[in-house]
Amino acid sequence: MAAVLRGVLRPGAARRRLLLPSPLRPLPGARCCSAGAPFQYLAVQKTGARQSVGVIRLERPQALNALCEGLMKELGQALETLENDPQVGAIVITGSQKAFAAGADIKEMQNKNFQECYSSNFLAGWDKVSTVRKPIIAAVNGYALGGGCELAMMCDIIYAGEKAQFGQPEILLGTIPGAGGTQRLTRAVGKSLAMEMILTGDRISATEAKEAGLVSKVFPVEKLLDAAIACAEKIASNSKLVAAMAKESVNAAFETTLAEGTKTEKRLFYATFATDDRKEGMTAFVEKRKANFTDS
Ligand code: CO8
Repeated sequence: MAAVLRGVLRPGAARRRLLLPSPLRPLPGARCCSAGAPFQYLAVQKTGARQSVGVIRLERPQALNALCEGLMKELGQALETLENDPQVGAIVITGSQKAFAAGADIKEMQNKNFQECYSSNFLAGWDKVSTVRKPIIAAVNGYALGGGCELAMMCDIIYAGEKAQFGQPEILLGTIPGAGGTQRLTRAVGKSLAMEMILTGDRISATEAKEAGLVSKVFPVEKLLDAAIACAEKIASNSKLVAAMAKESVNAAFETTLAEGTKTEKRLFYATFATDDRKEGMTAFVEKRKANFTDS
């Protein structure tokens, strides 16, 4: 039976939540994450034959996983724990079948003013997701709206369930995306569709998102998480060290010029020759056997 690290920051709510049946489907071989405090808004597990995949499920069903400050703080903590766990080679972030996340918490933002946002660096902690060095897959079922779509786009790969809907509806609330939506969506789907989505607030379906290049694969709703975990497990079976280098190099394509990006790539390519795993990988090929990577 899967052990789930879950719990609470508020003691009353803790007891209530722990009595509820877990909406998290048991994962084969899943185990408790060994972080300190348990979480109120997340369930975190390790899974896979080698416990090499960290799965973070957003669990705030009453608000369709709206990304309140508490949830994002916990997400940062969970990511840090999995980032520091040498067994984990890739991470999956998912939500429920109804919602990956319906955006930043509108009720939390409703009465804020500019000064409060600016002085407190409101929601700056969201950046944590995009600084994780291990590969992250977003497994998106249901709504991925506003900050939810932005969260998915901070991940490295997006897999979608066939009923997923992506959108940046901030314009309908009198604001604009604030967690990278105008930048990452434009890079992912191009100017025309990004403008249309951001200026109208209209959503796109999983199929449209696949056609536009926002997601790499679409699955039946029930199969999405397994598919994301299988992909994460495959990634984790390679050298974790070299995977981090590959991720850094691909990300350079979004942050630099082509010339700078190819220089970064070359430097990292040469750097792989300083690793045991590069030697093992090529030796294993020549010896016609499977490579045994040691992440060194
Ligand atoms: N924030 C807070 N509560 C929410 C949110 C949200 N984003 N989305 C849904 N909820 C709540 C509803 O208020 C409702 O609660 P209650 O029962 O207490 O009224 C509950 O979730 C269920 O929602 P609905 O009854 O509305 O469910 P429906 O199935 O009818 O509709 C929708 C689902 C279409 C997803 C609808 O809830 C909706 O439109 N939600 C808002 C989507 C949205 O506008 N998202 C963008 C938010 S703004 C944003 O994300 C900016 C990000 C900036 C980040 C900056 C970082 C630095």
